[in-house]
Amino acid sequence: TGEQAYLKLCESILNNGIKKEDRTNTGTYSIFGHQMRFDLRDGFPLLTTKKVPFRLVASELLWFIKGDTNIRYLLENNNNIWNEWAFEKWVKSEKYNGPDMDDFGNRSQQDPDFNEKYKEQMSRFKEKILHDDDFANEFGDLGAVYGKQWREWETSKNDTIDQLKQVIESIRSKPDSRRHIVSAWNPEDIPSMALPPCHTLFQFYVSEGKLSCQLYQRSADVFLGVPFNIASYALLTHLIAHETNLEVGEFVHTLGDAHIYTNHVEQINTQLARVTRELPTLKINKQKKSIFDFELTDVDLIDYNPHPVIKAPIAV
Ligand code: UFP
Repeated sequence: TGEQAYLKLCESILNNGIKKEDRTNTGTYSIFGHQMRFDLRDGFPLLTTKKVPFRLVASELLWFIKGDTNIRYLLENNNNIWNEWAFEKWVKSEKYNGPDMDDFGNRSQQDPDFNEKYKEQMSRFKEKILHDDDFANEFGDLGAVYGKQWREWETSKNDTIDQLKQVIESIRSKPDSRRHIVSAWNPEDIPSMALPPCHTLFQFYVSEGKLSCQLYQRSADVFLGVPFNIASYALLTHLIAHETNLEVGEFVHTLGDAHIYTNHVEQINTQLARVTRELPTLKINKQKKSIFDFELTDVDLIDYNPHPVIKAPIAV
């Protein structure tokens, strides 16, 4: 199964990975170029050897699909995964006059006193994003991230391209096409982005009434990021199959730099010692025809009984 393919990848990085320094100064074991396949008819590929928060996967994906780039929607859905990126813009701005928040990502992990101050500033920031429209417009927006590239790619003719709408249209009208591609990698925008897209480009494929999807991910934090990324693209494939009246086929996950951070090795070993369980099932609201109308309450996961969560520090 797909989960076994994931566990095998972890093992093979631990066994064969090359020790490699990285941007975050954490250090990784890394391999280059790897592919995993998940047959979506086997069940929904959310890992069972540790709990992965499906609610966060789903709300982030629906946020991308809306073309929304403002973290307010995420906060309204109790999803905090993009907060740091917006917070950074706020604390570096002229208008911020609280305590020094330089390098808050590392310092909050190392210095308990600083961490208290950080948590206080972050919670104030979140309140303002949620309740102050002007503030949210100015500091909640992350700019040219996935939602923008998928739905409103800017052209040199002062126009925008809705890649997601176009790909759905092309799956419908020319299923055999080999051009069902959405790219998040916009070379013009990369220099101004804090985090250039990790899930770089994806392609759909139709055969025998089934929709498959392949993702090229340039950089993969195999312990923390990848389980999330698998679930996100599996969900996207289900939603697009629903809209185009196709069954689901496979999710093919192709990785560039596939790495395990040195401070995740213990956690991975804990996970590798666990036995996989039955996969959950995805339920989606069939009343809704367009994925652009989907809300969080229209997707649900049933029979998910994973092993407990495994905590690990995130590299920043
Ligand atoms: N990362 C993922 N998946 C994601 C995401 C980030 O694995 O969806 F947003 C990890 C990969 C890498 C880090 O460890 O985040 C990004 O760093 P860099 O830009 O230096 O590759």
